Amino acid sequence: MADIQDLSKLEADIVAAIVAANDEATLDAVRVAALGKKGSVSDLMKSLGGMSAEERQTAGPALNGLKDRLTEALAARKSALTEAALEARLAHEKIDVTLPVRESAIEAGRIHPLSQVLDEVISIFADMGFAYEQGPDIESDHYNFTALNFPEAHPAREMHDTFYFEPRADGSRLLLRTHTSPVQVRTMEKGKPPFRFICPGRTYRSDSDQTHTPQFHQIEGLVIDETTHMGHLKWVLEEFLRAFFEVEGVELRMRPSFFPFTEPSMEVDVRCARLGNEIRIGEGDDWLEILGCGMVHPNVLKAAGLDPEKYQGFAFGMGLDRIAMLKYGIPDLRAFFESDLRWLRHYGFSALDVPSLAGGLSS
Ligand code: 2U9
Repeated sequence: MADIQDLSKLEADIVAAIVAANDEATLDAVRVAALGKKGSVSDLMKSLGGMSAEERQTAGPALNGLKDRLTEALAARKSALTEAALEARLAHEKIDVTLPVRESAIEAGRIHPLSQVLDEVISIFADMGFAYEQGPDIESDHYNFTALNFPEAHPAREMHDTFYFEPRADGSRLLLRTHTSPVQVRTMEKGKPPFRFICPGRTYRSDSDQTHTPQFHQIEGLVIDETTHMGHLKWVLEEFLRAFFEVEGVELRMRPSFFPFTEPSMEVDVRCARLGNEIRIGEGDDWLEILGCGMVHPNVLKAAGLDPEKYQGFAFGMGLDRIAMLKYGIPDLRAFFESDLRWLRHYGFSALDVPSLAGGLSS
């Protein structure tokens, strides 16, 4: 057994090493060398077993005392090192509190202009008491054409460039609806007059150029009651266009037209000014075709189960994509469907600005 002087020297050496350790790894190496399984102090502890009872009486407490002091010195050095490391980090790391906060997903995300325009349209018509109806994209020939007074084998059916499915066993063919008008027929069949609703939705025609895509969007509306007349129709359209384009003086011009499902049928133009590529609604000496409308044909009322002697009303239809392009100055329709993030960042809307008549539609 080493004598007391040796122990004092050993303790002094280890303490010196502890004090000299400038990082946690060095400190831990000192700990292992002294108190680890094969450490110098542990070796001495092991030697206690081979001592006489008398020797053990002095060596035991001396070694235990040494071990306790070393453990304490190691812990003290370790906490001093941890604290110093933290101080160094605090002194070195800086946060520039003047930097802008990173945009959250809800701020960075954009609402597609079509969704924005759809919300605007729904909110304007809801304010006038119109309900919102939907129907299937895949339709039968009956709901898409026959019930809407398109005669069998009439060229008007071809005009729509219809996408047909393969014929079924009975020879009939389902199709992708070419307009949202089947929704009106279905809604009239399942309900009772009076009717006052809009039906925006996806529509399909085999057509593709700068102003046509095979899938596009329409918004149609229908009002049926016992005395609904063209004066009501004109008022509704004027109110809608004024609210939608956010200009007080919208002026309408109605031209006679033809649709199988309305009689009389009209095309509606709004007064506008064309300044180069820009179109300004509500001013100038030019006209811009914006929608179609008419009084619902008696055959259509009959096909939907209504008595045309008792009920009458009006319908209108317009291209949602087209009015979105006009309102927000978007030149190419195809971009609507390309999912280009740069385009969406430019033309999109903040999710936090929900359009409402009270809060402003597009502000
Ligand atoms: C029923 C009765 C009548 C819907 C109508 C139009 C006039 C019309 C086109 C405008 C441009 C569609 O987007 S577009 O290609 N639509 O001009 N649509 S009246 O009339 C109906 C619909 C359903 C039962």
